[in-house]
This record gives sequence, C-alpha cells and structure tokens, in this order.
Amino acid sequence: MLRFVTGNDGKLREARAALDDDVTQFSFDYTEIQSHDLGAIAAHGAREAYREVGEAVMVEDSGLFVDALDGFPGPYSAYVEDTLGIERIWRLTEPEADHAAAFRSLIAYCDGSAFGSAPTIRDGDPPVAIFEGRVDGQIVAPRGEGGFGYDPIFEYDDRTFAERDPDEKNEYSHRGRALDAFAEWYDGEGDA
Ligand code: ITT
Ligand code: NA
Repeated sequence: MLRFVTGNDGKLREARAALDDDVTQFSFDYTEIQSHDLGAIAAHGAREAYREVGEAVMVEDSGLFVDALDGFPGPYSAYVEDTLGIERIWRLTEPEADHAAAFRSLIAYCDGSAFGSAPTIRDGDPPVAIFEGRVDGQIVAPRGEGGFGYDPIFEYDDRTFAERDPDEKNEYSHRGRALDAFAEWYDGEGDA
C-alpha cells in the first residue's frame, strides 16, 4: 500500500491507473517551499509528510513550462491556474511564434530508510528518492473535457491531454513517465 500525499484528484486517478499497488490518498498540508526546482519542492514535502506519518509516502510536484514565456508558469503552475486560469495562459501564448511547452513531474518517495539504487537520491534526513518525467507538446486553444488543470491547452501528437482517458494520457505524460520510473525501482527494491 502506497500513501500518495496529494489534494489533487486528477493526480490520484492517474497514479492509480499507472501503479499496480493500491494507492491511498493521504491528506497532509506539507510546506511547499519556494523554489525553481520541482524536485526540491517534492523532496521537502515527502520528508515532512514522512515525519508526520512515520510510514512510506509519495509526493509529486509538477508544472507546465511554456518556452515563449521563459518557462512560466513552471513552479507557480498551481497558483497561476487558480488566479489567471488556463484560458489566459493560452491567450498569452497565442501571439507568440513558438507554442512549445513541456510538462514536468517530480515524484519524491520517502520511507525513512537510505536507498541503494534509486535514480536520484536527495541527501538529508531522512533521504528521499526522486523520479522524473517530462513530455514536450504545444499550447493550443482549449479542447476536450477529460483530465484536469492545463490538460485542455496542452496538445501532444494532435490531441490535447483533455482528449485522452487516464490510461492513454499515462502512456505519454510527464506523470506517467515519472510513475513508470518509480514503479520500476519500487517493484525491484524500494519495497523490499
Ligand atoms: P498537490 O496537492 O499534489 O500539490 P496540486 O494540484 O497543488 O496538487 P502541484 O502543486 O504539483 O499540484 O501543481 C501542479 C500544477 O500543474 C497544478 O495547477 C496542476 O493542475 C498542473 N498540472 C500538473 N500536472 C498536470 C497535468 O497532468 N495536466 C494538467 N495540469 C497539470
Ligand atoms: Na500543491
């Protein structure tokens, strides 16, 4: 059983679709530190959540990086979604020649132990294992009813993420890729 510390139902749905283990939502309002480094934000949250529950926890921090906007909204994606909204991000990008953007996902896992072979380990107490996923696409006018957040304005291979079901989105998405990297490691030894 894996505790996913998140208040975002879309993230939870995708983690459940991607991981064989049963994933439990754990509500804990960890401190989201201000950083350009999504891995540092997730690692800090995972450590804090682990100290609170004393059991294995997973935290995910993600964001949308628009090239023509110098990577905005990036680490501020959640705040910008709540304030400007996704339609405004499309409007800001529309006049630009380049509509390229990337979604990035950083998963942090902490179970209080030190890890031998995770792809990336954040030293500190306790150590945290980090897994990353990224997908490159285009910002477009909103289309589709599925997904969550910025999905209607993120097009990958002629369709937006909001035009795909969770399994299909996981095949290509930043989160799907980070979850795959996590699962490969976790099924091997994270669990042992
Ligand atoms: P947590 O409780 O897990 O922190 P959150 O929604 O606050 O949930 P983040 O702090 O990681 O998540 O902020 C991520 C922002 O990027 C948020 O606005 C999401 O809607 C957006 N986002 C992340 N992944 C996305 C995806 O797959 N599709 C669309 N939007 C996404
Ligand atoms: Na958040």
